[in-house]
Amino acid sequence: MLRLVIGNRNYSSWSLRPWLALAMAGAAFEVERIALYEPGSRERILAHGGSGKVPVLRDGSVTVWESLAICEYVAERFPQAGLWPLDPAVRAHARAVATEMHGGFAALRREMPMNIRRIEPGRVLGDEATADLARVLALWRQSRADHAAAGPFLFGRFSIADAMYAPVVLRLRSYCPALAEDPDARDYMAAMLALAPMQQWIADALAETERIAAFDA
Ligand SMILES: N[C@@H](CCC(=O)N[C@@H](CS)C(=O)NCC(=O)O)C(=O)O
Repeated sequence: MLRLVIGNRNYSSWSLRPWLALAMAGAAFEVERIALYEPGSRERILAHGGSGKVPVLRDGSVTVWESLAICEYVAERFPQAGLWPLDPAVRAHARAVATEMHGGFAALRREMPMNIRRIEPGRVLGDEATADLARVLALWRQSRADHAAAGPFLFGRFSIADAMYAPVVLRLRSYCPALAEDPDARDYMAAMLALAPMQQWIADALAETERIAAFDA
């Protein structure tokens, strides 16, 4: 049985991405949740191999770490789920969009940490985070416009690109309800938030009790 090691659902944005890919693939998998930044957390994570960070995927003798690498593994393990677009040119574009998220948007992630239980409308962002947000919204708008006929997600059908941006959807849900002025972003967020696995993740996050001060500021 596949086993995904994750952190706190309320805070661990990197954990959400491969969890959502697995859930959307319809995979049977177990979750091992390790509450982060507690005595022994790091040792427990390191016992699974990898870099000492979550998420980590265990599949028999195979260990995969790094959220995007895990998503790639899931896409290959469950090809029938179609987690990448079939067309090579569209797939390349989706990979570029997913990789831009994996390696970028540091200011946005710093100033809008994922914290599902927090609803704080109208957070004021600095210049870099504002630029990051504008870039994300432009990426969403263009991708969805190009593939609208195939569905409401970034490349029509749900793909790993959506899994990679799922935490941004939750960040905007927390801090930017004023997105009403951006109907495209609002529609995309609504499609993502309506997914049963997203609802499940949010409900499980809200049931958690740990508080991590650095992310609650
Ligand atoms: N680049 C990594 C980032 C993983 C990461 O930073 N995970 C955080 C939780 S969201 C973590 O494990 N923090 C605990 C620590 O650094 O000790 C990925 O994509 O998986």
